[in-house]
Amino acid sequence: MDCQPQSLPYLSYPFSYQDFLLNHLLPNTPCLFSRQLTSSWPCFSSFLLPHSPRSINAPHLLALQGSSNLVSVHRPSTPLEREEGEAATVCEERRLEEVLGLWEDGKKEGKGLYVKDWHLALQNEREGEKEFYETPGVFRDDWLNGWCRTKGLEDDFKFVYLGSPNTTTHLHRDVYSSNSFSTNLLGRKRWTLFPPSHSHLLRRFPDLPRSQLISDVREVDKSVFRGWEEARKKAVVVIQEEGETIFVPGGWYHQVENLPSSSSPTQPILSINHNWLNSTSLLRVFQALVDDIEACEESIEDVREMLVVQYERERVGGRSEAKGGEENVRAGEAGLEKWEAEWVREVQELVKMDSGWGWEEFWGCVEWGVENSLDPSVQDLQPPLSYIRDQVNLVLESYEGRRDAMVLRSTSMGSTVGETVKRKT
Ligand SMILES: O=C(O)CCC(=O)C(=O)O
Repeated sequence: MDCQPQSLPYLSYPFSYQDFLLNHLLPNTPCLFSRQLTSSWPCFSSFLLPHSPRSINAPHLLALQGSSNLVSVHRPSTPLEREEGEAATVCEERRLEEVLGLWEDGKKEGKGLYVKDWHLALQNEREGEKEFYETPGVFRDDWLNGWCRTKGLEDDFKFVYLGSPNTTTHLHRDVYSSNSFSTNLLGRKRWTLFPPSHSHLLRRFPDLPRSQLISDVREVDKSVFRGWEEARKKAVVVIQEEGETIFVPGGWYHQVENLPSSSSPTQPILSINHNWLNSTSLLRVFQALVDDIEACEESIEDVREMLVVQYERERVGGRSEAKGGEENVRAGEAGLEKWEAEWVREVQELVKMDSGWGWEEFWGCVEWGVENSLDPSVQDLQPPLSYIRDQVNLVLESYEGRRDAMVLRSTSMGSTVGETVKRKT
């Protein structure tokens, strides 16, 4: 892509939450933070060796990862794999020790390896160790990780990325359409970002929201992706230097390339990436889940037809073939079609599997956020309470008008989904 790097709004020390809120979080526009934002993080010294040029402290990373030594590693697929229909990149579980060893020994096989979505912070917390980074104040209004923690140490949205030079994360939008911040501990990255207003032009058929997405913005076939010429004019290309932090607002598609360092061209690039959302993201995150639900519904349309037929047969023949029992009866009593309870359950199970969450989880996260926002100690690092209340109410209103919400409310599956939030706002 022949786009020249541009300069993003640059936030220098001292960082003001109000500046970030008004100029970036609310308008949903990206920015870069200078290295002072994270310079006190312990990982800048513990993850790196002190001599010049700086390099990763492999024994320390291995010790932190501990016994669960497997990490997700992305590598370029082989020509044979591509012939067999594999994508350009393959993701597999590998031992961290092996990856670090290949790099250390300068082995050809180590080229192109990229350790991604590494839950090292979670691993560290499980071991009872001190945090190796602290979320900067400007990003601390984090409902996603806050809610996650209420479920114990099962999961989080904090990741370490470690890749050889020239590795890439292809075009994507972040999980749940959440925001992210990413800090380079070692090395530099090139980011190419596209505003949500132009997301549709990144697809093969701009009118079909689920049609093929461009994979690599460096090699786009313009005859296939007709919207590309227009989309690329809106691309924001940024070089993120070592120590800097980029704010990637939710819904912005982006591609990331790890750049080789001129002083140490084989040096891996190490970064911390953290996804988060709060009241400023709610409408977008809600809409992303609605879109995911629609996609799931479409993909199992045949199940809906089958359920309708099955329940009709039951009604006519007085037989009970369909599962769902009590819940279906309650759905029926609430004036809904009996088969709908089972249908909504199927769709919710599928969307949880495909996208990571459904209505129950979404509202669990909102409930955590609403409750936490009332804590007097967080007031300076979040929007005003009236704004939070308005956003939550807007989302609640849209939710309550939905057919699946009615079904969930009428059944034991979701009697509390959304209800607790309503009481608290
Ligand atoms: O640094 C990278 O390669 C990818 C980071 C990123 O885009 C993400 O996690 O969403």
